[in-house]
Amino acid sequence: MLTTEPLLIAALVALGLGLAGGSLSAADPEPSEATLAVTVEPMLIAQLGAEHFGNAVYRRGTRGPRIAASGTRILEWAIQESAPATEVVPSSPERYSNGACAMDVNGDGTDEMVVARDTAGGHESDVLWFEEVPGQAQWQEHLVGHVTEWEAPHDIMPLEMVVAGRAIKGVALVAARRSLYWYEIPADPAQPWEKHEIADLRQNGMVESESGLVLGDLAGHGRPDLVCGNFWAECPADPTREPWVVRRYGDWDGHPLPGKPAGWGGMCQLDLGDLDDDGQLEIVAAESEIPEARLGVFSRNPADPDGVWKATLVDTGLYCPHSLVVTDVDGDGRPDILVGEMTAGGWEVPRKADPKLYLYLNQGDLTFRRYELYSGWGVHMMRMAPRQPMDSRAFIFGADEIQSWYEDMTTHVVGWTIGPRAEKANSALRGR
Ligand SMILES: [Ca+2]
Ligand SMILES: [Ca+2]
Ligand SMILES: [Ca+2]
Repeated sequence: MLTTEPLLIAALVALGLGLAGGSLSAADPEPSEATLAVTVEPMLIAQLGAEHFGNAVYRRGTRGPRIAASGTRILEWAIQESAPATEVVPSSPERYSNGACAMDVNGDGTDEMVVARDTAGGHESDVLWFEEVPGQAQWQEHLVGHVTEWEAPHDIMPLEMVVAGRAIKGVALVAARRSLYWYEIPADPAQPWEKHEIADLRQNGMVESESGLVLGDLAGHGRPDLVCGNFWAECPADPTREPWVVRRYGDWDGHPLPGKPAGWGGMCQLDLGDLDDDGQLEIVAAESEIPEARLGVFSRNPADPDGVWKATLVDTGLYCPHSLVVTDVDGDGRPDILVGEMTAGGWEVPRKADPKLYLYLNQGDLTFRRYELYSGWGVHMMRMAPRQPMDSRAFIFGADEIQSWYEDMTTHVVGWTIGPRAEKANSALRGR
């Protein structure tokens, strides 16, 4: 395990050189050593080789917390430096999709992994869930449902709510960067799951492609409303039988920055948080697929609740920020924004030698101060482990998505423990 110091020194040197840290408001002073509000401990969990692993998920396994990642097979690691890999699902001729999540499908207290795998030469896909069976090295495969649209789900996220006193559970997904639906876990999860439509975004004014997926109570009804791309879908009281109401919150897909190509702004990484402490969740979005990408915060307008939300541009110039996590890392109670860049974008854009992990520290009133927390590890679909009680630190992690046209790329799985500076963060996994 690395200690905190090398990274802190590196970060502080970078700050001193003006490479990192930068006030996003001209009135703010240049950040200095004294203003770096958090400690950062990097963790190189695995360095694999040329194999593709585009998505990693945190899973409560039978032997403790694990990170599982899917490519053409699924590997799993304990959360530690240089962790040995366990092959839990062997290689298949067809690759696993970008979308994946972990959740307790069968209610036994450990998490299963839900992920799609291409079929029909990549033109269709099967959504699957994989079950760890105690005493067996390899996971058992079960079918959720079959997706006939290309491309396979870019995002798959758990959906849970209570309808008329009955707990329902499943996964929401976006297929073909336009089709939203969710699958409900049946009484016997080993049987195919029931499919429920949410929306075809082509019928809601979609410009090109929409991706990124997060769920949370945006409408204030205590239900898991859904955000995908530039749209949000309000969850009905009973989503097993009632339609979702779909609206735009943003218009990036039709409004690129001046001089930038159109059609990318709907493909986002997304998260939610009450960033201005008014009791309402904001949507945080990053243009995940392109260089010179935007990061923005969107607030619902009480005077026009069905219209496009008010956009606050937080940053521009990010490189393929396909990783976004909103959480309070300095312990001041205000959610902050963590953004990770890729090493190579997925669309043959020129690669970046020194992808960054940035912190946007919440200063209140939807203003943020940017810090460079790390340089040199690209990440894709970065996630946060569940926050632990009595531990003020966050653990974020991700795999780098490698692109086949760059023959020298190697996959890594990395994590960072980030916490308030006052904390003695000397054990990356204390309490985990
Ligand atoms: Ca389980
Ligand atoms: Ca708010
Ligand atoms: Ca904070």
